Amino acid sequence: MQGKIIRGIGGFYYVHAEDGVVYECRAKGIFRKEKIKPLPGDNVEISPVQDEEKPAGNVDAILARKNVLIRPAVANVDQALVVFAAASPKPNLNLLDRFLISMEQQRIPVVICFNKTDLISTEEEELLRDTYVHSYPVQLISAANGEGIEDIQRLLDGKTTVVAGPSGVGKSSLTNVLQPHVQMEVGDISHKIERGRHTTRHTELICLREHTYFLDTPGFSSLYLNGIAQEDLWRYFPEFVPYEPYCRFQGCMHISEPDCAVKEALAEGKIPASRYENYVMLAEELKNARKR
Ligand SMILES: Nc1nc2c(ncn2[C@@H]2O[C@H](COP(=O)(O)OP(=O)(O)OP(=O)(O)O)[C@@H](O)[C@H]2O)c(=O)[nH]1
Ligand SMILES: [Mg+2]
Ligand SMILES: [Zn+2]
Repeated sequence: MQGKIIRGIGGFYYVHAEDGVVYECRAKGIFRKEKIKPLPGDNVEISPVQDEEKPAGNVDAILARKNVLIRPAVANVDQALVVFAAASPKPNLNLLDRFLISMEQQRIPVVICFNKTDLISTEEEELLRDTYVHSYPVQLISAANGEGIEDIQRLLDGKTTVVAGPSGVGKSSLTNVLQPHVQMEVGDISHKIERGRHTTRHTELICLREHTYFLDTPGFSSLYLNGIAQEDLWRYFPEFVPYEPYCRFQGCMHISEPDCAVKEALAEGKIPASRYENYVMLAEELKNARKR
């Protein structure tokens, strides 16, 4: 029987099988034979086993993967919905830019989503949109009042989407709005203990409708770049790429070189200052990493 892993916890894999039942499975054979760790989103072959208390089984094989994401760890995704809060917590655009680079590296199409628009002004919304609209699709939404949710539903249609972003930005709240039948636990960030009480700890795959899946993931708070050479970093900023052929020097890093078309575009306001500043900061970080 075939199915899809919707969650993995403590050595158990919960498989939504083609008979509509969720089986609690072990995957010992696969570890031993192929040394592959099953991931949420994996399509698998299972065999049910007798169990008095619940539907149970074994994962016998992992079907060929379309792709595997390392951060967050999921398989077979079509796109990432990168969620940041427009406010509360204040968006850390350096972390967002790191995350976008990581998705570029993993070749996953990205949609940026700023949640909690109910907390900001129209001017603040425009500023966020202007910073990213040159490079990615941007959605401004509020899981609290429903703004922009229809657009998100349309974007998700027929695809498997992983939702990723820092803790407390409303990823689980958005999941709940998109799928009223499943209620993910939502953290209360005003709670005294800093981390929030119902912070998501495991990735969970939710079937929104036929052929449309959504993976809620735990929040992250930092991300180090690796596997990128300093001189290639600009390639991970999609809005820099069209200007590069007009730079005077081949191998221009767009930092201190003269007659740099990227810096000209920046001066003309065609490249957002915040993106360029983060680029320079990250290039410096990569340079120092190499020295170590
Ligand atoms: N004002 C406002 N608050 C929101 C909105 N969406 C979510 N929240 C609140 O933000 C807090 C965090 O929401 P969660 O959905 O738990 O955030 P999360 O991204 O899943 O967090 P982790 O699971 O820790 O990664 C909760 O108190 C929500 O009620 C929104 O659109 N507007
Ligand atoms: Mg959550
Ligand atoms: Zn240049």
